[in-house]
Amino acid sequence: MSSRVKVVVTGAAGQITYSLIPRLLDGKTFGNKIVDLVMVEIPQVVSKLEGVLMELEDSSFPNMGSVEYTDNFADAAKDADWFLLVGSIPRGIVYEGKKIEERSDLLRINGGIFVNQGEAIGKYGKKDAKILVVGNPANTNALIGQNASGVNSQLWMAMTMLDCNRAKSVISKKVQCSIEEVKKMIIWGNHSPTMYPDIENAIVNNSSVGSLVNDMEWVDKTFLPTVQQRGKAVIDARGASSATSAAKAALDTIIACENPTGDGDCFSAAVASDGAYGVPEGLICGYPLMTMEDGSVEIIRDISLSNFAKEKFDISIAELESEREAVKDLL
Ligand code: NAX
Repeated sequence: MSSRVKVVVTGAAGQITYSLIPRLLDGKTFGNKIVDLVMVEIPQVVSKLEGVLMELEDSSFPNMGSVEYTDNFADAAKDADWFLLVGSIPRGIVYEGKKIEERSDLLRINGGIFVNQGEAIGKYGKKDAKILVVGNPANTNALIGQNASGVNSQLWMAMTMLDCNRAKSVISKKVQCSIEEVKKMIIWGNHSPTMYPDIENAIVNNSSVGSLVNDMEWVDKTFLPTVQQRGKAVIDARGASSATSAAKAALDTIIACENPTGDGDCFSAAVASDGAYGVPEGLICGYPLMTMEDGSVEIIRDISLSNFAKEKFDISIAELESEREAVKDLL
């Protein structure tokens, strides 16, 4: 195994990355590998990364290798092992004279970014590179990027780990257990309010959380909306979207991919469907995943879904299909 890992991070002057980048270098996320980092920003703000670089140098991180910054994504992509695609235009900002409120506008604007980045990753990234899309709408951005890359051996993922961590937090309070005791927390579908956090298949001490809670009304009326709407709740309270928790979730996803998954557990991310669980092929869909001993990531295929779960999951699949339809000219 290589003792160095090259990581490219976009949106490197943003909120999430301010929390994320330092922790890539602290020896925990990539174990004892030396991390060569390239930070990418748009030309208007790329100079701010000089300040980020200074702070990284001043932090004396044990695993910091070379650190560079650029506004040229294709240059950054050369031989990279990991791509953390956080950069995107957020909802609510004024872009080309128009306030971006609608998901359809977000899809169109950010979709264009992911065509270029996908092409560069396919051309210059390592053939076994892993790509984690955080920038929203994450699933469809990943769909566009993967399609543009044209390299099947690279693993494209959209982040649903934050939703998973949020669900674990609610469950640990409800059943009075530690976060570590909550296993198999699966987020099915889209990273959007239609996601389905699967409490019935989640496990605490070998028991289904659904049966421990034994209150489907609480699941439907409290648990699901709390997890599905948590991003909005954070924005309403903080006046800014989730940053520290999003960074932690990205780190958790990397750790989950870098280490074999423990028995009786799985991790959550959205990957391309090959038809698993009846999801139309190609959609980037939240699934239960497992990292194998050889480092490959597989969809776990033997999970049973109740009728209640299937009904909710179908809503999210339909949304993913409509997003794919909205960006079909980019595919
Ligand atoms: P910020 O606006 O603080 O930072 C985004 C940064 O991306 C900006 O500095 C911007 O200049 C940069 N950027 C834009 N286009 C770029 C490009 N083509 N190349 C490189 N950099 C580019 O947003 P932040 O709060 O950090 O959120 C980033 C993204 O994460 C947003 O799309 C947000 O919606 C999304 N989120 C995704 C989550 C998830 O679970 N998947 C949760 C948190 C967050 O909402």
